[in-house]
Amino acid sequence: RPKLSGPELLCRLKSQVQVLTLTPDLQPFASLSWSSQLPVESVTSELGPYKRCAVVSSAGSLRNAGLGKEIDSHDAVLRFNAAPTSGYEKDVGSKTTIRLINSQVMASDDHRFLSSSLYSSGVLVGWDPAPFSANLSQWYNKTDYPIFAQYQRYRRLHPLQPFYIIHPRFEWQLWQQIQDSMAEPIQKNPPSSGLLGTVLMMSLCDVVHVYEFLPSRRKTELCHYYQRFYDAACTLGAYHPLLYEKNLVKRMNQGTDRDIHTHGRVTLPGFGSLNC
Ligand code: NCC
Repeated sequence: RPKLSGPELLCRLKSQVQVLTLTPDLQPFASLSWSSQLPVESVTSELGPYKRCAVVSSAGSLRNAGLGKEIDSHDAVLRFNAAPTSGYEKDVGSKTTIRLINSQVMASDDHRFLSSSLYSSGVLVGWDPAPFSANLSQWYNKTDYPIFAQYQRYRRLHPLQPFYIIHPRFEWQLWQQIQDSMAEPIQKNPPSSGLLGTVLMMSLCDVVHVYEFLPSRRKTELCHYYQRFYDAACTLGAYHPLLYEKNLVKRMNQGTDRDIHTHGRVTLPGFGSLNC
């Protein structure tokens, strides 16, 4: 299979992946009493457009990166899961516009999702690894973590905070693009929050800078900048096809290799600014 160029990959992503979140009109939700808690429109029709956006991976290589001011200079900043800013402002900044959280964070006790102030500002976007079929009823009856009970509780406690749930079709359409751009079969698990968030921002922004998704010269086995836990799998992947995701992003990068080396920074165009 001939290797696709960066511009070709970008156009494929734009045309083949629809960034979509759950709305109350979709079955089985339409028949459920709590469906009115879901946002009426999908995330891309309610948020943005933003000019310059930053996606901040949670990688250990952000430690001592000193990227805080640069990250905060963006119009919108996306962060992941339990990644804090408090105490790490110099390295990762303090602005959080959107927080993308996986179902483990939403529903496992140790994250105190309902009560921690980490989650109560900005826009929340949740996701759960759904079956490959992306069938909503199948998924609803067998989510990885009990996110829907948790979603309802959270909405009652924070009724004014926008909170979207990713449509599983988005996860698997993106997975398919990773697979189609690789010669060998990749594991059949959804992409990491990192790539989901990057593509979400490409649909909301004119230009997207992704920090330390492709590791800089600060590359380390430290898993997260905010925890003393070492595991190379955090950067290289195990469950998620993370290495393939990074290969894809590397090929789409419009910035320089020097930007990656010094700032861990990748530059991607928003879908709206592509001429496909
Ligand atoms: O670690 P995690 O990811 O929260 O990181 C967010 C995204 O940053 C990128 N990353 C992170 C660390 C690193 N050294 N290099 C990186 O490139 C990845 O793109 C990653 O997606 C997830 O994707 O949701 C994930 O969540 C954690 C965990 O559930 C949460 O942090 C909550 O504690 C998963 N870890 C485990 O299940 C143990 C991780 O596999 C994926």
